[in-house]
Amino acid sequence: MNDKLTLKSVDVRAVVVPLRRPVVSKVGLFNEWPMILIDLHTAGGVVGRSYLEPYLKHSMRYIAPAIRDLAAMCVGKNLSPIENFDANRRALNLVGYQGVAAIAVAGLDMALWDALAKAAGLPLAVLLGGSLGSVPAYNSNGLWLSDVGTLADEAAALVEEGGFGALKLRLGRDRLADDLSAIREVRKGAGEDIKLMVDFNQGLSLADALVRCHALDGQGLAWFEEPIVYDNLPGYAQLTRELATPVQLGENFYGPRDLAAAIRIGAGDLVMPDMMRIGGVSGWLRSAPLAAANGIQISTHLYPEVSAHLLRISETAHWLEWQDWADPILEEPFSVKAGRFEIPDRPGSGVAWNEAAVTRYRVDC
Ligand code: SMN
Ligand code: MG
Repeated sequence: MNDKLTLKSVDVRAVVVPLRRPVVSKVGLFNEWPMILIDLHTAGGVVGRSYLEPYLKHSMRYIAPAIRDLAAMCVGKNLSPIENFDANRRALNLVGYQGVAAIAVAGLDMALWDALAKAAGLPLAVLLGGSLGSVPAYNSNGLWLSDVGTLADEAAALVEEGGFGALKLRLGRDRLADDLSAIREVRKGAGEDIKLMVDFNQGLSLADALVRCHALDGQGLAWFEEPIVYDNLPGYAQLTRELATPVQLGENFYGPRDLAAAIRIGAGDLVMPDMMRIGGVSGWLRSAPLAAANGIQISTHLYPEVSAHLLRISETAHWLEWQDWADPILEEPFSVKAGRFEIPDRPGSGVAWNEAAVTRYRVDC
């Protein structure tokens, strides 16, 4: 037995941190942001860490026990992220692979990979056969469905946060004219050359999406993200066939097979899996090659710290979604310069907690 890799115990804690800019979107209004922090302790003193962002504060009360339960099966054994991933998924298959089960498996998976990389003394990207470096990032920290009159100033501020050349704007206001003014205002504040991703957060019916997206198709947008409810794959395929602007989806893929099914029916031009839903690092490692083999570019959703490592080793790596919402509890916040996220030269994913802040924002779970 290698002590460094023998799992001794797991701590699962919940925090609710403030958001600098409240999230106003079709998937919800959030003034604060719930996070589950996972620390895996090995007998040899390595600590593997990850966090989850489950959107809903109350959901932490049932996600956290699921994580503790799965982790208990691994205690006393050598950790092996791929084998643990498969065993943890199997352990819950009778209650379904998706939702809470997938989220618990993914949270543990990211912490397990962090522990493995730390035990090897390597940044995760290097452990996976890549190198340290930077990845292109767009700023997703703002431009919610807020008052259109505030968007120009906000866009200018978002560019300044890291020399960004790309921003994400949320669309799907009641009137087309308001979506068009939102685009105009952002370009006024950020400059005409700004690359603009737009996200509808599943807010439109297929019929409305056909009308709205056709009307916006000549706006030179980088992508249309989630115009309709995430599981209407035939609807996505129709939009993808009809529109010139690339259609983006994937933050709601629960595991590699969801991504495979979407690609199989041509549901999008682009994909952007979320670490919490795709299955953490292991889920990404099984998904990115499918996208690449089909010539589809892959971006990340949330979790920029760990996702950046994976973009470094993905053949069709596209954009990192940058948001700094974990900053209040991170020991060393990450940053973007000249529109690129620099992966820090630290073993693992590079995520560690500011314990005083964790104490301040802690809630029961
Ligand atoms: C999103 C993320 C987090 C909260 C609300 C909306 C969005 C995105 O879908 O892609 O950033
Ligand atoms: Mg989105």
